[in-house]
Amino acid sequence: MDWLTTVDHKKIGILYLIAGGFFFLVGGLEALLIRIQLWKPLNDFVSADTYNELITMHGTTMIFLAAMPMLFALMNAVVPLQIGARDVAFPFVNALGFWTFFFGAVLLNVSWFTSTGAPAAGWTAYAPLSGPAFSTGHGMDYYVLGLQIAGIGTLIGGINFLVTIINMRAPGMTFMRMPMFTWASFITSALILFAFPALAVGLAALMFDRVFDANFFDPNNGGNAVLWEHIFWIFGHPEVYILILPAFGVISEVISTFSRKRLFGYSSMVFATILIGFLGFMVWAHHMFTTGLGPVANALFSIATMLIAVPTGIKIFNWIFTMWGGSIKFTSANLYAVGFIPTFVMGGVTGVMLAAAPADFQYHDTYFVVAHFHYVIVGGLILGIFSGLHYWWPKMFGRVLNETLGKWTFWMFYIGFHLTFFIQHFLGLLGMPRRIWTYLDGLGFNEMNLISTIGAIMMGIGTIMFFLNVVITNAKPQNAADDPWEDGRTLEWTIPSPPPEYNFKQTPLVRGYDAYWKEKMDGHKGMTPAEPIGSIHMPSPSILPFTMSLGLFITGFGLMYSRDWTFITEHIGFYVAGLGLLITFGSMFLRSVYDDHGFHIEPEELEDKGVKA
Ligand code: HEM
Ligand SMILES: [Cu+2]
Repeated sequence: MDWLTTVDHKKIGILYLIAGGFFFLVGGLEALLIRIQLWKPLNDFVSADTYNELITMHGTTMIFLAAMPMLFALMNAVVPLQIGARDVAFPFVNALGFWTFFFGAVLLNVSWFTSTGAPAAGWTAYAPLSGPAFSTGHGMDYYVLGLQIAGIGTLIGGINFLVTIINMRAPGMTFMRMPMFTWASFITSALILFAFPALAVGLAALMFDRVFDANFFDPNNGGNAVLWEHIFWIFGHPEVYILILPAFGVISEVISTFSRKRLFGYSSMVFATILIGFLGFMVWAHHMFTTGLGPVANALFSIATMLIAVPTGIKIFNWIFTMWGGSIKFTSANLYAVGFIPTFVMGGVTGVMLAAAPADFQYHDTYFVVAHFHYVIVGGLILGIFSGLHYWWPKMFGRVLNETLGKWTFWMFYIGFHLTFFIQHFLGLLGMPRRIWTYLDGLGFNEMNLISTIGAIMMGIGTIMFFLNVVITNAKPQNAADDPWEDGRTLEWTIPSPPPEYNFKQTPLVRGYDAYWKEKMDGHKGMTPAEPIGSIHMPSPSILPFTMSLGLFITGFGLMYSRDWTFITEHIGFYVAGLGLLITFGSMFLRSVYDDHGFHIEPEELEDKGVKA
């Protein structure tokens, strides 16, 4: 019950981590099934239809239900601590964001258990394939409504972080003193604010096509199928930056901490991040070179895309210069961070190759593309998340993950990753198309696919090793120090692990970049408080975020089956949808009329807990 009603950012971070971790396993299982199907030519391990469901759900799950929530987990766990705040700006909205994501994710996955199966039009849901003419079952309805609900959660989560970072920084923490992870979370939240509404509009239009017989994307009735591609990629390209920027943030923190050096070129890092965020919106049509936009559009989008390599290169060099001459400690967190650099560079190089429009005509829809985006997404984002998890685990849970096992996990996962995806570049250049269910013998694809499958199994083993580590660590006593790495530079390392409910007994006074490090260098033991000890105002827990999201879930179901459910009366689906909305709006109404002032923690209670500021 405690977990259903919590509005504490640290607990919500843990909820995101559990849910995201679970869906990472689901998506990983789907990936393994795909790879087993492809390990030899003319395999019939799964049917062609199931294969389509698997690639659609794998991509959708990994992006929306695994990667995004794991990033939100880190952001929730870390950002308020790094800026010296007691919580996010809107704790209630934070909880609401989690529950809408969660119910959307569940809705999407319920499709596996229905008679018409999971969505099967690819995670990009290209029209008209995703429209009612070609996707006749309910699979795509689950995609449209599940993602819509989950997307609302992401959007309000992003807005909450924007407000938090603008408004809740401790005294003295100017923008140019903010830790890099907070900066990255800030820009990511801004991208969410601009990108997710595009997705919401696209999904709403597709919903109208599917549920209410509209014709947005149906060319036979005056609609436009390429319109979907524009809408989807205006969301979809910024989305990859939404994913990668927080990983950049993690890498900056980890590399600087374990090199015992200030991040090289901090201000150029900040401006590079902003520039990447901005350019990320200008390049969506590089996914559409082959749709026939014409040479002028292709050339412009091609150049704009290549421009992103400049700020990205700045970041890469800054990380290397940070390590240069540092006293580097290869903890598992740092292994992931250092391993990230060459991997991400390779993904970037193939990205520039793909950005050359004429070359893309050759690579398009081959395994070269699959190799490219996995280098970026897995080799970038997932390594970044693993790095961040090892780094902040003690802060989140009060226990340090086992280092030896952590290093074994890293090597297993890292080698498995390169085995899986490096070879796919060559499969692609040889002409193996993506999204195919099986291939003929004698095309020269056999050995490479086998190697790729072996690599995938290694990644699977690595993932299981990580979960083992979590279980083992959880059985140990909760004894992590405030600053377990001993070289912590930012504010989260000045408070106990895990932090008390209110984080900071006294809000700290920030005197420079790397606030805690600066105090250490000046010979101080901790931060100087910016306020006297006083009573602390905390928000009350609430079940309403849960019920609001549950209402949306019920609405989704109702809409989906509006055509089929005719028992009792016709259109009972619409009544069910109405009931769901009633629950949601009823909860909103309760929230508005019921005055909740939260509660206070008095100074005497603060003393009992023996907390250092
Ligand atoms: C064990 C690790 C993984 C393996 C073996 C794997 C394998 C695959 C394969 C074989 C495909 C199908 C390519 C095609 O035929 O089009 C695919 C697609 C995809 N994967 Fe992964 N993947 C893994 C991890 C991930 C992760 C961690 C993410 C994201 C965080 C991810 C995101 C995607 C996306 C977005 C697609 C595109 C789906 C589509 O083409 O519609 N994958 N993956
Ligand atoms: Cu793109």
